[in-house]
Amino acid sequence: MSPVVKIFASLTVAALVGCADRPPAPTAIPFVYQLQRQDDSLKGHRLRTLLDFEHESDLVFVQSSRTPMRSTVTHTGQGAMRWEAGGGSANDDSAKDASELRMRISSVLFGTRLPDTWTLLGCYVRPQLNANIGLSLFHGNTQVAQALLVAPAGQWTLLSLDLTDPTLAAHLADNSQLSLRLNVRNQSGTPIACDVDDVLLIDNSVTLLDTSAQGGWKIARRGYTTTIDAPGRFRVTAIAAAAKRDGWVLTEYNACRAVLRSDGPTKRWIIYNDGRQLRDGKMQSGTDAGRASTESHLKPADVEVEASTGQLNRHTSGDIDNDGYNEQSGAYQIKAVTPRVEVTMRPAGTPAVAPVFEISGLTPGRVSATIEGRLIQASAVLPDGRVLIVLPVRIERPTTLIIKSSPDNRS
Ligand SMILES: [Ca+2]
Ligand SMILES: [Ca+2]
Repeated sequence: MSPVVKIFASLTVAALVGCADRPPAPTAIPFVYQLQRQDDSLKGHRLRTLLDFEHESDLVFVQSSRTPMRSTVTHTGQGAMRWEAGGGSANDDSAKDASELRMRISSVLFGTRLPDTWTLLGCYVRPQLNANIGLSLFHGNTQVAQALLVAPAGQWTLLSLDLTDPTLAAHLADNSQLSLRLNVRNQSGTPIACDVDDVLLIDNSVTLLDTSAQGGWKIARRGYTTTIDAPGRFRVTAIAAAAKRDGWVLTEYNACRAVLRSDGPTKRWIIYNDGRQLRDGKMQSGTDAGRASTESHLKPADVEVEASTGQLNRHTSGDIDNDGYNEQSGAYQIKAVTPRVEVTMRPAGTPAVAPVFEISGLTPGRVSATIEGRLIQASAVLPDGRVLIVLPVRIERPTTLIIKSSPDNRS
């Protein structure tokens, strides 16, 4: 079945069930669109709702020593589930069942094989107090996947498990014994009440950028893994912050580089298309080009900008010695005052290999650099409007280059 057909099939099931025991909802917006409107991280992704708690009968699929109730505090639609967790402390095994909610996923799959093309399985949770929430996937009595989340009080937050992990395949193949178990505790470990809505399958597979046919790279996300693949050159993967505390958020990507941020021990990870990688300003090299540029990262060239065209910016966050070369991003920092900037580089005892420039103030257009008669167009516009340009050259003696923005007439 095609993805489009599948979406409409799931919508039809929801609509039919909706007619069975309650009047039509006042808002006739399909749940898929309601979900995407509530959470824009789902936009463009295929979804299937397994449980939406629109009907009392949905509670049949839920087990807990404390009987869950329907709630009118909803994430979408007119109904959700309110669960008053039982007592007991985090270390009290005898109270474990009382503090755990079980949802029989096998009973709501209706023949759907997993993972198929689904990448995430999860639900929305809204704890009454700031909470540590654990969501586990069980195959029979065996826990096969777990996600942990710190969720804020009174807000709906998506908690989901990555189904793309290859170690899950054997367990998912038998989809007759799958259940989700939810555990919600406050900061001191006491089980607390929580609303639950929209138990979902999500296919978040997306190709963010693909320049591999031009010798570049492909940046794609599937489940909680972002893959950066430069065919025949290098391949790196990053696990999302949503999946683990020291995971990564992709904040910038283009044909020249990808930038990821983390709350873990390493905060910033930059990967250049030529294989250079910077982790908190420390250069790592996975390719010959990367290795060659490590030395010039440690000994950046002296850069002079012709004053009538711009200036070197010595005051950017991450430039530890205010020399205009930003160690964090591995890039020289230039402020342009005209569309044509004249830059002279003087290597400081080692060649400047594949220098990178971040330039503010350039008028929008097609950016190119000319160096010793050679025209180079490896540039990208950053989210903040600055231009990034990477020059695939090796500069061994004082050299002047012209960086120019021309009106883009291609459109
Ligand atoms: Ca609902
Ligand atoms: Ca510096």
